[in-house]
Amino acid sequence: MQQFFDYSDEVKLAIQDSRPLLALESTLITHGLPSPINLETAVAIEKIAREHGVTPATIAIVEGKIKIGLSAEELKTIANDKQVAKASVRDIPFIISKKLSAGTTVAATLFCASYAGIKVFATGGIGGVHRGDDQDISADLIELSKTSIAVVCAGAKAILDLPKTLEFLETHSIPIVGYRTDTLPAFYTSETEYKLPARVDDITSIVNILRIHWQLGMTSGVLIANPISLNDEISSDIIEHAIVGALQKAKKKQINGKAITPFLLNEVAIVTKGKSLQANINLIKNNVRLGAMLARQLSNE
Ligand code: PSU
Ligand code: MN
Repeated sequence: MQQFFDYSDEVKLAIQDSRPLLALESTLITHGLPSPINLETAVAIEKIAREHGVTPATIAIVEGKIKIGLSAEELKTIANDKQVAKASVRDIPFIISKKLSAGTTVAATLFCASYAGIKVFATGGIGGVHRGDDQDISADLIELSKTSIAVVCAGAKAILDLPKTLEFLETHSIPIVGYRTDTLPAFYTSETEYKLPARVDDITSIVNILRIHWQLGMTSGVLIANPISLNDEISSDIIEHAIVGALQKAKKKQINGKAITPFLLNEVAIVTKGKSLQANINLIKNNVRLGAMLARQLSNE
């Protein structure tokens, strides 16, 4: 399997010296955020990780190789090239066979990070069960059920069916822990009416839970739900209105499969006049900060 992987120099050194690593996904760069703020954000979050003494491992597929850590040049290429695909787990063999490039979703990033032995991963929001279509369940959830990595996210995107997403997590024994919150954050909003099964208020408590989860041999991921900060959140009325409009438009245009999530995010950004974009960027940074602190503390033990 090693032949499909390529590690950046920075990541190689960190592994050699047993220094902490933080996995970062790349679909948010290739399909989640528009140019040029996609590249700006990708660079900024890598910097945040380094400032916390943690090596960022942005994962993507570049010309048929799974990259664990990207060079500045590679980051630029995947951010600017419109031909770059969106790869979930099932797409990886095809992308490699054709020597194509792709942003990796949370699911695909989990798959690759797990092979590389990385234990902590930060992203924006995970995929979930889609509204109005119970059959459209993001592969993010399936991969989370079988990949033993801690994932920091701002809850599930408000474009999803949140109660059904929580039910899926419960059925598949994926712990979800609220960081300083009792309820599920919904990406753009810090809280919802949906209660979480567990809450912690400090990083040491997260570390303890992770240690026990791993010592028990549990093989699922652990989600850490980190709410968007109150300064950055958007009122749920505004977001809900934008989402309902975007969903109607998607239906009319018959957009489905892997195109639906990027379409909805883009529509919401247009309707909120870019406010959702700023919120999106801020919450990703917030998650990378927490992910880096967590990776650091785990490696100190
Ligand atoms: N959240 C964002 N922007 C994104 C995504 C999530 O703010 O681009 C991406 C993530 O990479 C996630 C993917 O894994 O969307 C889920 O896609 P799907 O719903 O097709 O599984
Ligand atoms: Mn889907």
